Amino acid sequence: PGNERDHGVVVETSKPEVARPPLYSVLLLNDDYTPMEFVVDVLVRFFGMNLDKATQIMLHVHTRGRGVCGVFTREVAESKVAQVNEYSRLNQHPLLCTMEKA
Ligand code: TYC
Repeated sequence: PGNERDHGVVVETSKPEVARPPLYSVLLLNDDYTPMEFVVDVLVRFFGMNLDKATQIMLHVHTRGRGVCGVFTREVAESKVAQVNEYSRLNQHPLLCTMEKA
């Protein structure tokens, strides 16, 4: 279609780019008291990891002091941190989850 002012010429304009939201890494911190099995359970339950991946990440945190569980938008990262810390508190473990800009 088109009206009488439409000459049918397609003019190249700027590509319609969409802004990507800032991403945040969600981290687990090591401590001396939380059982390894509990940390593995957290990684499976809240980050959808299989047992092998969860064990690998848990051991990384245990030996290095901290480790990344996943990278998310701010709202999702905040939700993961809140859920993990509440779950740890309810189970009386000192495990801490935090986030930082990726
Ligand atoms: N260091 C703990 C232990 O020896 C295990 C552990 C791993 C704790 C990872 C927290 O984020 C953590 N039982």
